[in-house]
Amino acid sequence: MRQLQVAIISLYALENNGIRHVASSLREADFRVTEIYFKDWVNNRFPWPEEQEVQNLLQLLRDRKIDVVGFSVRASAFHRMAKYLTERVRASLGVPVLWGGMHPTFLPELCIEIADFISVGETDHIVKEFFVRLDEGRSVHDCPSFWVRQGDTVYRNDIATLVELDDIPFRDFHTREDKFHVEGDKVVVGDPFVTNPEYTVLASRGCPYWTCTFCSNTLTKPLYEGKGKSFRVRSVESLIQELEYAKELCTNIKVVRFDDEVFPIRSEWVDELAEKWPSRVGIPFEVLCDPRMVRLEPLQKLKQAGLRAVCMGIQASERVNQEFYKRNTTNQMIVDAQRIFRQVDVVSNLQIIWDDPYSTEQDKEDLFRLVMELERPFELYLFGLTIYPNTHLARKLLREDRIQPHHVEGINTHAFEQFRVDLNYPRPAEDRRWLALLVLANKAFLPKELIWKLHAMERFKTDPGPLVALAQGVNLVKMAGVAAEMTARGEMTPLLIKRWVNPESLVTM
Ligand code: B12
Repeated sequence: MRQLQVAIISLYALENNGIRHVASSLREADFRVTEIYFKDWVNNRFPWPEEQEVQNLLQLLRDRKIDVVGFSVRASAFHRMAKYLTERVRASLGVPVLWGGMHPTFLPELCIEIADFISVGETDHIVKEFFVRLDEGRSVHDCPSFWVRQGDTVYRNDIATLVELDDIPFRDFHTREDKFHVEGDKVVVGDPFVTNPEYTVLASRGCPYWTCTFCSNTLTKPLYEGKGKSFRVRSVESLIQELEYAKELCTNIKVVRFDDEVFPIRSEWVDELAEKWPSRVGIPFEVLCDPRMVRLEPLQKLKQAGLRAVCMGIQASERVNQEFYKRNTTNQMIVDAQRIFRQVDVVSNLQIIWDDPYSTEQDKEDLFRLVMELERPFELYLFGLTIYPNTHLARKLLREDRIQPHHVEGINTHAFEQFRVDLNYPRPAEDRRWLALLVLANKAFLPKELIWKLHAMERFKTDPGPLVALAQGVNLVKMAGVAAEMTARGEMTPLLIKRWVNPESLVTM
């Protein structure tokens, strides 16, 4: 066992893949790693930590005699909180602090002003090199993928070559004693996610489309240029073996959710998965897909293997998708994809991004008409546009003076407040009307004629209040239905209720 005592901390995410991958790699290199899950998220509200929680975190680090503290800063909205916790750790323990995750990848210059070290991009293998050097008292100044600050000097290193996904160790779900969940007045030992009914997994990293201007891939694709393929797919065998391993340890899995940007759909890959999944895993699963990839045959095969639901972004009107989001999708592709989902009989969760500065009233009308054209039933999830730093969209909006720097995540915390649209959030009357109409549009128990009548009523354009109240009521009925279905499937847990039932900001479904 190596001497250096390492702690890595997940902020408000019990499932955090990044932490678990880093911990697995370091354990492979003989490090004793303390994995800390610091609080969990509540939808549209990431409450600032209580002093008791900070004290418990610091005490835990002291008790474990930690030499280096790593924070996983996934989302830029955590910037201020990560800075605060870094300062508290330094003041209390006097140890160096390392930040890893997508936020330092997006904004390395800003983050290295605060942390002693940052990692940029994926670190699965190179993280071992970094900690081995620290453990052996060697210099880390030139360690690939890491930036090091010493006094006023910053050592910036190029990123390491990307590794094949099959060569990355599985996330560790077997260690119990070195994992802690800090929340409220409690510090609970053990992995907080092994009892979760939903098991999340990635079959790939990166995105084959990658041009959507709002997405992190517009940044990571050029970052990884010359370092290997940024879009990589795991072998089916590696995936199945991970699920076999996970099933032994996470004994309550009722559904597997693939979190890939888009689920791999190459035909031999799908054939192999469809053949192996039922007998070796046999758990229903859900995937994310893109309108450009939806085809009948692979979906039929996946359905036979256990595909239960698909998630697909509509995002905006055809014009906004093509001109501003650089998504080469058409309305026809979306209509066709939904028809295929109905034909295959999978639940379709369609997603829309609201609050963009480009959509005109005509775009909103077009989007509403598209949604009304879709074959029912389908679920509709409304998200508020969050502007992530350094994405193509952020740079364009700043250039065009449509936003100010404080509107960009990092200074802003939009992802904490309106990640999912809440109908009561203050928005212009016309937007409240559109959002209410969209919420009504996918409720299969409401006849479309009724929705068209509500759409035609002029008075809601200036006073959408009654329409919003109707949509809220209908939304609550829907929520109760979803909750009942999930309870019947054994998927409703106190954790899920805490995350999603937030009376201060009810999400739309
Ligand atoms: C899947 C996913 C989720 C899942 C997570 C599932 C899980 N089991 O972890 C869920 C749905 C829970 C989720 C939630 C959120 N997400 Co998310 N998510 C992703 C996605 C698509 C993949 C993340 C992933 O698992 N990657 C694979 C792992 C292995 O990579 P990784 O986490 O980056 O970790 C590697 C390195 O970063 C590094 N690393 C990470 N941590 C550390 C720590 C140390 C010490 C070191 C050395 C290295 C290191 O090493 C790891 C191994 O290579 C990314 C997009 C992307 N390309 O990253 C968005 C992404 C990270 N999410 C994003 C956001 C905004 C969020 C939310 C805030 C949304 C919300 N309001 O709910 C929350 C935040 C939750 C939280 N508290 O962190 C944004 C962040 C953008 C930004 N700059 O803010 C991204 C980039 C998507 C985007 N829109 O572009 N997310």
